[in-house]
Amino acid sequence: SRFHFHDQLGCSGDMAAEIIAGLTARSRYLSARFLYDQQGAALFEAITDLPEYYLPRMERSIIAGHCNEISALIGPGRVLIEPGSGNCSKVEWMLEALRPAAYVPVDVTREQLTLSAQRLVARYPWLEVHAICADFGSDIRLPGSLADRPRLLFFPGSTIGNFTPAEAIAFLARMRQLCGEHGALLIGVDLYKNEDLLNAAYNDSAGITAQFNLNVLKHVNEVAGGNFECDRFRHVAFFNDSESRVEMHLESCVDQTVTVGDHQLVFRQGDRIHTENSYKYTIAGFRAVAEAAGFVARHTWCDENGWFSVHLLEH
Ligand code: AVJ
Repeated sequence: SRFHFHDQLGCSGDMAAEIIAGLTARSRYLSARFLYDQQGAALFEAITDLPEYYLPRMERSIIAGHCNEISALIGPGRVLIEPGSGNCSKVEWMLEALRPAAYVPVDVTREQLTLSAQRLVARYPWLEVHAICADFGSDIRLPGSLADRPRLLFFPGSTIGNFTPAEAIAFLARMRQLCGEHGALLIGVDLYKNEDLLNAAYNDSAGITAQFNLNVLKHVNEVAGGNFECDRFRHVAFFNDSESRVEMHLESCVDQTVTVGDHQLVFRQGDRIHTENSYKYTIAGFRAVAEAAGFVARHTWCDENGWFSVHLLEH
């Protein structure tokens, strides 16, 4: 069979501890990865269809529009690894042109990973797929049968924006190890732009981003044993110019006490939990981050308005 499934998901005990640590910190926060339970993954997919959320459309037109040029620089027969593959649809923008030896999607959401990987196997009769169920922040172990082939890592969607620049350098340095000596990384990075466009992209008029943000409380209730009530919080998102990032927060609508595990959390009306950062780079700023991680910037593609960029980085 051309479909292989590797379960590398660690125990979720540390997840509860990490949630509690963030919620009891002086400035409360939750790691953005907790946004992606099954419901969160579905809500994020709905976000990618929103008119205000320009990122996927820009990235798609850049990658699909240059897939032959990208493929010529990379060459066929690579093991194509996608950390945080979600619905595995982004890779389809270049799959036929790239002709990889195998595709390795890596994602925590087991159901979505299985269904979308199997969809690709059915759609591309020449493609071998090794799905790895894991948090892409943890160490990914490649199946032994793929070990000797040259690798291409694919990290689209501007997911790198969830890290601070210092965290991004550390993460990219690990990705550089994973891609190996003759390896490369193709990465999508959202760019610094007009504040109104950024604020609209994270405050859509249909309220899907608000649902996506509030859903993290349900996930926290399940993982860490909490009694958050979603309708007692509201979605807040804004561009923080001095940090060059969009921030998402959940703001308490009332004075309330919430129980999570053994902890009583007291919220005054207006108190916030910081749930996500989404950094916006200049092209030069991102290249500096990539180079600090040891990569060599080979090529950058970008749309004519300079809204989004795709970088090919070499080991
Ligand atoms: C998938 C992390 C790139 O930061 O734009 C979308 C997630 N958050 N709307 C982003 C997200 C709010 C998204 N990333």
